[in-house]
Amino acid sequence: AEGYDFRAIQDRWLPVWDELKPFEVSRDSDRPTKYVLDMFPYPSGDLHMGHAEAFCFGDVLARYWRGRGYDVLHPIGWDSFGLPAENAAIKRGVDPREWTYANIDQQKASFRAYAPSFDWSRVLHTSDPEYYKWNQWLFLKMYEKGLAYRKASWVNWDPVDQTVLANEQVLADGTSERSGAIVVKKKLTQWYFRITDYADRLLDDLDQLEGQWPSKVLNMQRNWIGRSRGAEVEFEIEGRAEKVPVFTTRPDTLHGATFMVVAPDSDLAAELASGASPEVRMQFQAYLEQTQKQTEIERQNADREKTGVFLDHFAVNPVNGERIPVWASDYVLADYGHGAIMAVPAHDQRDLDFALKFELPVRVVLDVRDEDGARLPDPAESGVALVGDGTLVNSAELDGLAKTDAIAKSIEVLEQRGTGRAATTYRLRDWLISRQRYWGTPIPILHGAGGEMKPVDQSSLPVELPSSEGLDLKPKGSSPLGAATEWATVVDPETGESWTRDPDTMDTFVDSSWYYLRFLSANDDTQAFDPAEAKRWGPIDQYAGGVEHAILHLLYSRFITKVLHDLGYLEFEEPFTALLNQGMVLLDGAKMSKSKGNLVEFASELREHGADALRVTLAFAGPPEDDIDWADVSVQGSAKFLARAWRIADDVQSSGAPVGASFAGGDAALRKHTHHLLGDAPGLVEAYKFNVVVARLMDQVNVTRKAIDSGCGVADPAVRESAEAIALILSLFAPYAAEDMWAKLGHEPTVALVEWPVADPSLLVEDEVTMVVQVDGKVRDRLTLPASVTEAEAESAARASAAVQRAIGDREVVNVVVRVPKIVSIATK
Ligand code: ANZ
Repeated sequence: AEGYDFRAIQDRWLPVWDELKPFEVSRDSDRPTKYVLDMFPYPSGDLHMGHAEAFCFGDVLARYWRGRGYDVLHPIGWDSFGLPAENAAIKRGVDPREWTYANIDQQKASFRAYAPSFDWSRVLHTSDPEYYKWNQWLFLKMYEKGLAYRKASWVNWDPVDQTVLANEQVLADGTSERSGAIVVKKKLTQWYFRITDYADRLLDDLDQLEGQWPSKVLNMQRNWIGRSRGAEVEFEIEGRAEKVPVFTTRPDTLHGATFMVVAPDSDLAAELASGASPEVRMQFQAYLEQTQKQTEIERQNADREKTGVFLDHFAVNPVNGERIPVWASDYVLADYGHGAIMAVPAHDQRDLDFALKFELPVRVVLDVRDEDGARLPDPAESGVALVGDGTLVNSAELDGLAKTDAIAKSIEVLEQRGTGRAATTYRLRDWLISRQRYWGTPIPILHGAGGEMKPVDQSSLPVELPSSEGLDLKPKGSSPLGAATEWATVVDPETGESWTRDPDTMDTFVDSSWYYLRFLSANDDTQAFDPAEAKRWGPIDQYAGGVEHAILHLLYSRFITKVLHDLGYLEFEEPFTALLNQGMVLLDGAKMSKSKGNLVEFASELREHGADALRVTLAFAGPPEDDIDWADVSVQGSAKFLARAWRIADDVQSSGAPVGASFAGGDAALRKHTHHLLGDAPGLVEAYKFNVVVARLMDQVNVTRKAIDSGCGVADPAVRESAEAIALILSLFAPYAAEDMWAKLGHEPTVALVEWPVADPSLLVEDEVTMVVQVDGKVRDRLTLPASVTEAEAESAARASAAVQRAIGDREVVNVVVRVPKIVSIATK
């Protein structure tokens, strides 16, 4: 027979699968369901090795659940709005649409050869009006509920690219990750989604995902939300009618608050400065400008030299009536808590550094001791704040209480006096969703001449993006859509009133926050998704993708899912039951990139080695969470393994051994080996131990080859049984080779929909052996143990034997020699 030829095999099966469409799931099946989703790709160029890896792992899981008898939904789409398309368009003068859809076509062609088990009937592109119409629907639902709103606020502004930047895009030195320019703050009116209303639920529901999501991701989500419990304390400021609240996690230390600090970029600071002397006003203005050049990250760096300006005002400490000075300093952030703090220098290092620099009083209110009970040195002398636990002093009614009790008691006292209360603060900010760019979903809002707003009528959706022709797409701080006058002007046919469309487009994270639901009803033009389908398929059983989405994408999807739940469209509240984050594909330890010139091209690897060998290599390289160094793997090795596996089926076919005959009389040793594989594979796949499954397949191929060559011979039913098990399990990693093996074994396509046989328990029983235990050369016991016993197990079984213990008596064991599984020999003195 001809040898294993991956090209011929690919050419043989692709058209068959095209015809069969085996992965299109039907609506009328009563089998249990699994929804397996890979994070959808962005269409920038062709697929790369990172895609190859991610889609390999997701596909292993999708194919696995089919083999376990489930209906599996495994769809694919494109996250096709966004800046790269727009920037390419500006650079090359092409239409962003053309660029985007040409890339999608190229990726589709590569996917076809790579053959993930997608349901192609549900493909979606977020830049299609049929998709983004429902982004607009979602926006209007949020607007109705008060969850979408507009406000003016300070944003990070890149003056070169003329665009708003997320905090994560501002580097620690204050420059833009995009252009390298110094980022400035600019006040802009923007659209926000009120995600902060959901902070508690987003945090608390993470507990349900424990053990199902990587703990690193759970912690990143927790830190991002950043819930902090404490109190809000109101301070009177002399000469100001309204009191000023501060947020503190340590209300117990109120008696030690010796000054107040407000964020220079807060409204309060501006107000207080405006009432100060001209000299202070000038100092403050200069300081504010300096502050606005700092990033939030820099401002939070505790080691920085403290700076600040006295605002010429005094506050009154509500617990002791003391006058305390009010300062402005950049270590206090405007948009955390209330943008103002009570400073307790004795017990907070930043406050202490500030107090020592500006010669402000330091008062210890907590007696903190070291392990030996010795009092720690005075912070004013040592420069080290007392941040540990201790007993309250100098604090009136709190004196003598331990820290935790004092926190509770102080809140009680504040509440009684009406000057404070328990409070919770979050790091999470509302989600800024508007962009002043072209290639995105238009925001479906109309603005009237008098500044009033009205939502676009549902029946007029989608608000389609106008053609980019004639529009200047270059970033300039206002949306290019504003210049599309004809598009932007809407005249009310009844009143004749003229309205202007909102020119901004939505953050593409809106598109990806709910796309998993659109797959359920991808071709339905009457609704975003069918709630009944969501009930049937949702939530996602298995989500797979890169750790770069550990925070924002997952958080936004979780948020929108909860909103849709509250609106009555979904029964579940968490979209992704289990999450797998694959590692990266590196080359020689470095991230691959065009600019570094170390790019391994997916397309050429695919041409040279075929889909199966690439997938097996990726799966075999190590645990899926780990990075893979392409310099360390052997695609040739994978190809050799596939050829060896395939040859077994080829040999069975040549032997003429009948299909469907009972395996019962087959070679017992080989049958046991096969059934151990069948028994172990499910648990291994479900624990994401794909590399172990591949190793077990390699072992099974070797053992089967040995049985053919020097054991039972190729015609033995156990050989066919093994070959079938190999084909079924191998189909997770090498769908082409497995399909070809399946055909050689006399079956119809497709192996992908065949349910795996269950391991026969009678074949899983372990062989037992008799182990002899000697003490000082004399046989003292014979133990019956599994043949697979380890040295450590054998030794402890020997030591546990009563007869052996009697023989040892009170002598000392000086040496134990273990030869598993036959003998344990103990020497005493
Ligand atoms: C008095 C105090 C005494 C504080 C003490 C700490 C220790 P987390 O845990 O991160 O929530 N703070 C409050 N608002 C702030 C702002 N806008 N910018 C910078 N710092 C701010 O931190 C809460 C603590 O951070 C608060 O508790 C406050 O300082 C400070 F021994 O109040 B504390």
